[in-house]
Amino acid sequence: MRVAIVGASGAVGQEFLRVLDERNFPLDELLLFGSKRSAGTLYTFRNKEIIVKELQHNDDFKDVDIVFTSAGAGTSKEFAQTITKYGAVMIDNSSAFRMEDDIPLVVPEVNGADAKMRPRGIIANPNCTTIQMVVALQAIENISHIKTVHVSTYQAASGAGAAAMAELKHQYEQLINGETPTIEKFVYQLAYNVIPQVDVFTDNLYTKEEMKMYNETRKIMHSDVKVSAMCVRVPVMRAHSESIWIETERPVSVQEAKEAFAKADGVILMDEPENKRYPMPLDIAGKDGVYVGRVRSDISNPKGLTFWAVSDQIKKGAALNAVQIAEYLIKENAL
Ligand code: 2RA
Repeated sequence: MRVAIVGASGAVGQEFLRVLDERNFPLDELLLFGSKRSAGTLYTFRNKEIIVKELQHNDDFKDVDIVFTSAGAGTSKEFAQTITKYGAVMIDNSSAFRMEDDIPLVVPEVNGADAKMRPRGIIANPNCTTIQMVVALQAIENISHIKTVHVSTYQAASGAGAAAMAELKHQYEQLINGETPTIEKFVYQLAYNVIPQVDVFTDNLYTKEEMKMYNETRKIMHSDVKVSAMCVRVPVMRAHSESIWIETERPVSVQEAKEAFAKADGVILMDEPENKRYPMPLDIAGKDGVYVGRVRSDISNPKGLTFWAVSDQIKKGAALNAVQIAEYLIKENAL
């Protein structure tokens, strides 16, 4: 099995290296690709040094089986044909193809089988905020159809990339030293602040990030669910949190919901209010699952349920989900 990572030097690219190793992914050779700037960089994988090659339109992907791409939508669009033309499966972390009809958008715990139908050889990895939400939603959808979702996100700096994480840290250092903080990757100063804007605004006044949560959730869950999202950037390093309110077809009790979460694939129930135990991004960073807590009935709606979900944005929200898609294809003999 030959595997490649495109965008190897980015936050998600680096996470791919860790996740592939951690999960003992069955590969014989790993190839790394990046921009002209990162070409030549050396990374160690399983005690072997690998040099990053510049991504170019050539035959580098000829004998490659799986290519994980995380180098932005522009790069994915430009190189999709080069990557897939000899049969490699491209698992793409960018937003380039997510809503295209002939490209499956996959979260293995929810719709793994969709990955088998990929006429263009491309499988899209959803946006991080959607991934963690649908893993949790599917647990409830299994017992009663979800009609509406209201969600407010608390998104870590990691969602904006490695440079944004460095910027957040630097802003705190600058403020402590009495300096004016540098603002390049965020719309405003993020240190000591929250920013109610992730990505740009669309015509309906929701941001692109918020509309991704609407559209991607419906596609992944094959559902008519209506999702109204408010996406907020918070000064957290690398795990996203979400407050989620749902309305189901029939009332679902807290007990039933907790049982559903406890047995759902990919969900870890962490809900002991009596012990002040619930998931928080500081504790969940670096972990694999979607952690759910604060489960309760919505006092404003007899068919409403509300809960809190936290997951590592770079892991389950990006690299891990993509690797799990590949693992699913290997298990199903569907590469
Ligand atoms: C963010 N969801 O947090 C985006 C990254 N895909 O900015």
